[in-house]
Order: sequence, then C-alpha cells, then structure tokens
Amino acid sequence: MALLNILQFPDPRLRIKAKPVTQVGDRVREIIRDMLETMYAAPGVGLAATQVNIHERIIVIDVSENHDQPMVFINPLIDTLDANLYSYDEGCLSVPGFYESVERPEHVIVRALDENGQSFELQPQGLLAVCIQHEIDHLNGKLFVDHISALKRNRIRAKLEKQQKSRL
Ligand code: QAP
Ligand code: CO
Repeated sequence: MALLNILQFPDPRLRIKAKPVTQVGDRVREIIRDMLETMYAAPGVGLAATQVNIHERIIVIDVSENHDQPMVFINPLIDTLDANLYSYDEGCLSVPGFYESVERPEHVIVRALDENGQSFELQPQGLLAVCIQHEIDHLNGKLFVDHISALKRNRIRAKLEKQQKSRL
C-alpha cells in the first residue's frame, strides 16, 4: 500500500486525457488500493487516477457517512437521462481550499467495470451523481473550475500558484 501524490491545479498533467484500461488485473487492483488509501487519508469522497498522475480510466468514490463503502469505476461510460440540472457546491483534492457551485445533469446512468472486470450499471442519486460526473471530467482532463467563470478560475489559479511557490 502506498500514499500517492495528488497533483494540484494548474498542473498541466491534470489536462491529460486518460486511456481505457485494457485488462483488469493485479496491476490495476494495486492502483485502486493505493487510490483508495490516498482518498481516505486526504480525506476526500472521490479521486480519479489522473489526479495521482496515472492516465488510465480509473475512479474511486466513497460518499457513505462512515467512509466504509468504497466504489470503483473502471472505463466508466455515462449518459444523461433528462435535461434536469442539479447544483452543488463542489470541491476537489486538486483544488484544495476552494468550493464553487456547479450545475450538472441530475439524472444520469453509468456503466463501468468493477475491480474484478465485471460490468455493472448504476443510476446514481444526489452527491453520488455529482461525484461520478466530477471524476469522469478528470479522466477527460477537465476540472470543476472549468465550469465556473474565467474570473473566478483565474483568481483560484493565482492563489494556488502563490501557495505552491511559497512551499518550494
Ligand atoms: C469531488 O472532492 C467532489 O478543498 C471529490 O481542502 C466534491 O473529495 C464531488 C477536499 C464535492 C462532488 C462534490 C477538498 C479535501 C476533498 C478540499 C473531494 C480540501 C480538502 C474534495
Ligand atoms: Co476533483
């Protein structure tokens, strides 16, 4: 088990588009274990492989109250079911200390593989629906700050760059 380093905005590696996993084997299961350990330690409710500089389509999420219901999504595919939007104050382990309201489809359906390579389908509700969409964005090189105004995004970038420089 290992804690992984989490990339911070505006690191350009957060913009890399992740590649599909071709075989769900022990190598991928070790990545998943390390991602879960890193997410719980942060602590966070969701983490995409992109955020730990692994450019493969792997997501871990745990939105349960007791942090004891890990979910794994490999090669997730998502469809929007209707035009309803849902607004949520989102944060991100790669954008520490900043939260902004983002609107996304409320009703989606997700298909993915689990850690054994078995396909499953899910119609997530509430925070889980938000989190899955947020994490799939990461796999496509997109961050929640891309959904807010350029003014707000640039302010967040400037503050994080300043913090990152002072920590060198
Ligand atoms: C993504 O985010 C998410 O700023 C997961 O200082 C968040 O786990 C999806 C975190 C909200 C939907 C709604 C953020 C931890 C954790 C911070 C996270 C921070 C420490 C964020
Ligand atoms: Co995030």
